[in-house]
This record gives sequence, C-alpha cells and structure tokens, in this order.
Amino acid sequence: MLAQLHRFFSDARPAGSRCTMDAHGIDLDAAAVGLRRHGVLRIKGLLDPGAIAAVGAAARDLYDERDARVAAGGCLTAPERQSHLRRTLALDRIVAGGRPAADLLDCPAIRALAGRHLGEPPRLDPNSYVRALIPGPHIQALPFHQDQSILQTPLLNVWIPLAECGVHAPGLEVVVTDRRDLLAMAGPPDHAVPVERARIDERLVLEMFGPGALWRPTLGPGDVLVFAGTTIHRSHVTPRMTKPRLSVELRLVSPAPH
Ligand SMILES: O=C(O)CCC(=O)C(=O)O
Repeated sequence: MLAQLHRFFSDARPAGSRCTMDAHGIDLDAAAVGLRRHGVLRIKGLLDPGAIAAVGAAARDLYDERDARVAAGGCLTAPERQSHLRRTLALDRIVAGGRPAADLLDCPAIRALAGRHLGEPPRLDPNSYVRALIPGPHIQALPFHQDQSILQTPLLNVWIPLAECGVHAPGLEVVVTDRRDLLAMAGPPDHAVPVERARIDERLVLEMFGPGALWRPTLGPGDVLVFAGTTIHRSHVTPRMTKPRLSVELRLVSPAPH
C-alpha cells in the first residue's frame, strides 16, 4: 500500500497526474499524503454541478446589483468600495434558494481532509470570498503569495471554480513542492490590500523552485483545488484568455481558541 502511494505521488510523474484524484471513491489517506507531499491537490468531480450553478447565479445577481448601485452614483462603504474594485464578494452574503453558499458547497471529504491537515476539525474563516477575474485591462489578477502570510494561521484553501477555467478563462498557478516555509513578502508594507503586501517576488519563486514546479491546472464545475496556507500561488492569466471566471475561495482554519 505504502509503495503504491509512493509511486502514485512520485515526483517523476507530471504535476497534473500526481496532484490529481477522482472524487469517486476518494481515499482520504492518499489525499492527505498527496497534500503533504505536494501542497496541492485537484479533486475532480467532487461537488454537485447544480450547487455550483446555483452559487454562480446568486453571485452574478449580487455583482449586478452592486454594479447598478455604483452606476447610479450610490454610496459604498470603504470595504464595499474595495471589494467592488477587486471584484470580490464576501461568501457569507451569497444565498441560493434560501441556503447559504457555504452549506451548498459543504463536503464531508473536504472537511475530513482539512481536519487531517490542521490536526483538528476545521471552521470556515470569514476571509472566504467569491472572486471574478474578467480578462481585459482592468483584470484583478493576484500576484504570487501564501495565504498563511496574510491570515497568520495554518489553513486549507478550498478553491472552487464556478465555470471551466485554465484555458479560455483565467485559472490558478501553484508551486508544487513539499516545502512549507513562508517566504519574504516583497509588497509595499503600507499597501491597503493585504495580498499586495504579501506579494512574493516572481524571480525568487523561479530561482527557488524552477519553472518545472509551476502547475496551471485546468478545472471544470464540480472540480476542486485544495492547497495549504503555505502553498505559493497566483492568478493564471494569458493574453489568449477571453472568458471571465468566477470562483469561490473557502478558507478552512483551526477553531478559534476558547
Ligand atoms: O482566484 C484567483 O485568481 C486567485 C485566488 C487566490 O489567490 C486565493 O484564493 O488565495
């Protein structure tokens, strides 16, 4: 069994196959080993596409409503203005068919995997969002960063695209490695946007890991990418991408100290 797992996750295989599992009959031990070994795991066909579509429709309604308010000269609070510019929505605002998005996307296998990763049952951190990346001059692509440098606590990022992504629509680029240290943040320390403060220099990433460690997974509705809070990642956008992408980033963390 161990030898089998070792072969499955062997670094000799391309990232796309060694970091991918099928949700059908998912083996939690193998998933936990893969996550520890590579820092990232793509799980295909894990979530109900109906739930994904419902969350997507509810998010689009909220974007439309906020854009209409802004176009009509309506006032936004400072946090609303920032999320309008960054094209994010707090996940806890999204309700579809009377059910919160976090419930619709809840999945026992992910909770169990997060529990293994964190060493205790996880809770959903309020820093969980829907994000829209719209190709064009105003795209809000994120630079290389590690979520843990921002949140200052171990976590599992459960990244859920609400449509096909990685080819015609922006995806994610992740560094596949077993290293778990936090790298120096190179962004302006007084920048208002946390991820800009947490920016990691691209040259440093390439020097440390080499281009072969970068993986740009393609995903479809129902697929999930899970990665550690220490996993280095950024938005993946190319000039040939023309379609917008909506995604959910759920952050699972340890329960708050009592
Ligand atoms: O969705 C993206 O392009 C970036 C998301 C990200 O960096 C994150 O979830 O931490």
